[in-house]
Parts: sequence; C-alpha cells; structure tokens
Amino acid sequence: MSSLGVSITGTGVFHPEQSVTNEELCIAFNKFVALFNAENAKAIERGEVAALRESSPEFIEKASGIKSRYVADKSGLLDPERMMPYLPERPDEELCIQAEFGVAAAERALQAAGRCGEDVDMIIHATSNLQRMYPSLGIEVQNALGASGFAYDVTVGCSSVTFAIQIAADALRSGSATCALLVNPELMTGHANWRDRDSHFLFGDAATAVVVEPSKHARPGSFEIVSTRLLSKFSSNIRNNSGYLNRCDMEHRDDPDKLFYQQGRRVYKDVIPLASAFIESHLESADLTPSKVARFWLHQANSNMNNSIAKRLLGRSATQSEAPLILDTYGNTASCGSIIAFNKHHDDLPSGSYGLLSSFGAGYSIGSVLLRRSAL
Ligand code: CO8
Repeated sequence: MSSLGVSITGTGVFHPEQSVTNEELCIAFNKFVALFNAENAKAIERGEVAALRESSPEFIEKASGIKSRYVADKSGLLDPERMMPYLPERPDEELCIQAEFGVAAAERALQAAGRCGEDVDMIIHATSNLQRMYPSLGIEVQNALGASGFAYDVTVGCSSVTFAIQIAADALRSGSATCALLVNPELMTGHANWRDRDSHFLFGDAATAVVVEPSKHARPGSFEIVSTRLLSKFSSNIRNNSGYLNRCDMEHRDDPDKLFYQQGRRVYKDVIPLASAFIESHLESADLTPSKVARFWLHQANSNMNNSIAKRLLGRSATQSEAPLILDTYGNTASCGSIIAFNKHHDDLPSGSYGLLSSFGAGYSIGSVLLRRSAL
C-alpha cells in the first residue's frame, strides 16, 4: 500500500426541525404509565403484573446530560397510546427517508469540501440501523447524488463512522477510489423503545457525512488522517434482535427485544477503562500522550461517561474545548455523535494541532482516528 496522505476535507450535519425536551417526553411517558397501570390495576394488585414507574426530567439530565433531542416525528412518540414516530412508508420510486437524511448531510459535507456528487467515486453508508437490506442504501444515495464508482452499507453500531473512515482511508491509499464519501443517517427514534423507562430518553435523529480525499487535493486547514485503530469484542449488553427472520416466529416478532435494549450500568462500567486504554495505546503508537491532543471528539452517549474517559486520559476533568459535548441538544445520535462534535468544534484549532475522533458502541466496537490539522 502506498504512503499517500489522506484527509478529512469536509463534514456535514443534518437534523430534523422538531425537538423534544425532557419535560415533554416525561409528560407523555407518565401518561402512558398511568394508562398502563389503570388498565392492569387488578393484575397489579394480585402481584401478577409489575406496576410501571414514572420517569423524570431531573433523572434524565443528571444520568445522561441530555436536555432535548431532534426527532423526525414528534407527534407519534409523544402520543401515550402509540409511543413511536409516524414514518409512513414511501413508494419504491421515491427516495426513502434514510437515504433522504443521508443526502441532506452529504450535500453539506460536499459543499464544505468544495466538491459535488459527480466527484465522488466511493460511498459508504455507515449506520447502526438499516431501513432495508437491499438495494443497498448507499447505492440509493450514490444515485441521488450522481456519484460514480461504487457504494455499499456498513453497520457496526455507533462505531460505524470510524470503521468507515478506516475503510475509506485504506481504499484511497490502495488506489481503489479517489474521493470517498461516508454518510451516517441515524433515525434512532425508530429503534428506541419509548415505553422503556430505562432508555426512553436516550436517542435523537440526525445525519452526518464525511468527505475523505488524498491530502494533495485537500483545501488548506483540512484534517490529515495520521492513523486509525479499530477494535471489536463481542457483548450482548447492547442489543437489538430485529431482523429478517423475525417473521418466522410470529409469537415473538413484536417483543421488546426487537428494539434497542441494554444493560446500561454494565456498559457504563465496561466502556470507561476499555475506551480510555484503547485511545491511550493508539496515541502511544504515534509517540503522543493525551496532553498533546488539543481536542477529543468522543462518541456522544452520556456526559458522565465522556467526562470519566477524558479524566482517565488527562488525569483531570476536560474542558468543553478539550472534549466538546453536543449531546445536551442532540441526545445519542449513534454514529453521528463524534462527527457532530467535530463539525461544530474544529474551526479554532491551529495548523499542526492534533485531534482524536473516537466512537464506542454496540458489538462492542471502538474506533479511533488520529487527525492533524494541515496548514491554514
Ligand atoms: N426516571 C427516573 N428514575 C429512573 C429512570 C427514569 N427514566 N430510569 C431509572 N431510574 C432510577 C432507577 O430506578 C434507579 O433507582 P433505584 O436506585 O432507586 O433503583 C436509579 O434511577 C438508577 O438507575 P440506573 O442505574 O439504571 O441508571 P443509570 O445511572 O445507570 O443511568 C443510563 C442510566 C443513563 C442509561 C446509563 O446506564 C448509561 O448511560 N449507560 C451507558 C450506556 C449508554 O450510554 N447507552 C446508550 C446507548 S449505547 C451507546 O451509545 C454506546 C455506549 C458505549 C458502548 C461501549 C463500547 C465499548
């Protein structure tokens, strides 16, 4: 493989207009709880059914740092009789909603890179959920943008984006592509269980996109990909059993395990040592220590988790400038989180400074991308 330098030359973020606050969410959730408990009053009294407990905005903000999240449809998920968004199916001739999200973010990223769809010859549609299995969502985005070359889907939970960055960087270095576009449309509200008190507040909808090109074509101030590291380690602590075989077992096809579920406490405990050691060893391989990194763009799942990871790395709490948080207004947007943080917090970095993008997610999966800002 050649030593061709490759860079992130543009990123884009798209989010739907509607936003839901913790207060709005809890009003709907608590109405659902009251309805459920009233409907099951006798069984609850007999001890056959457990009464559901209310959720609170104070708990949500303290436990996660999330205050609000953008959503594709507010009305459905705030309806206590429904508790899921209205996302009507579209005819096959129309762009599907996930591709539409991807295209919106892609257009912004291409503009930031000074490129257009025709310049792109590789698209990786990298997300934690796929609206369908085929035709590939990536190919639908490729068609909508007028891109050439090839496209496909990659899914590795919240780490889909960093895994895709490594794949794209390797493809450019090997000469199998010349301009790669990664799209990460995450319609997380479709896979969240809005009836589950432990997780109903976590997710929001967004899309991000990243343009990766040979550094020789990059605009001044782009971010050179110094190196990438990936890790996967099987765990069922974050899981969703939804899939094409569900219909073959009619009795269980709508069970709650066909939506997101997790052992949140266990995940919390696992990720802090795993992610911090992983990032530290990646930096070590580049002869760097965490204190030499100007910015950490971390996966955005939980502010306490990110604070603990940054503390392990730096030996002290990180400032908002060192490890920016965006989850307060976006919630957990899976693979989009670290890219939204990058997109909103990179302009001020001087040339030559190092930054590290890292995702951690279901699988488990961890990805880390070491970046250096080129001359401005
Ligand atoms: N309202 C009020 N009270 C509540 C609520 C609620 N909605 N939910 C729980 N409580 C109560 C509980 O009943 C409990 O009360 P008690 O002690 O009296 O029984 C108390 O609050 C504490 O409950 P928990 O221990 O369940 O709550 P946590 O403090 O653990 O917070 C979180 C829950 C926020 C979900 C937390 O566990 C968490 O963030 N875990 C990390 C995992 C995560 O972020 N998951 C998100 C999606 S997956 C993802 O993005 C990837 C994450 C990293 C992957 C790792 C790869 C290596």
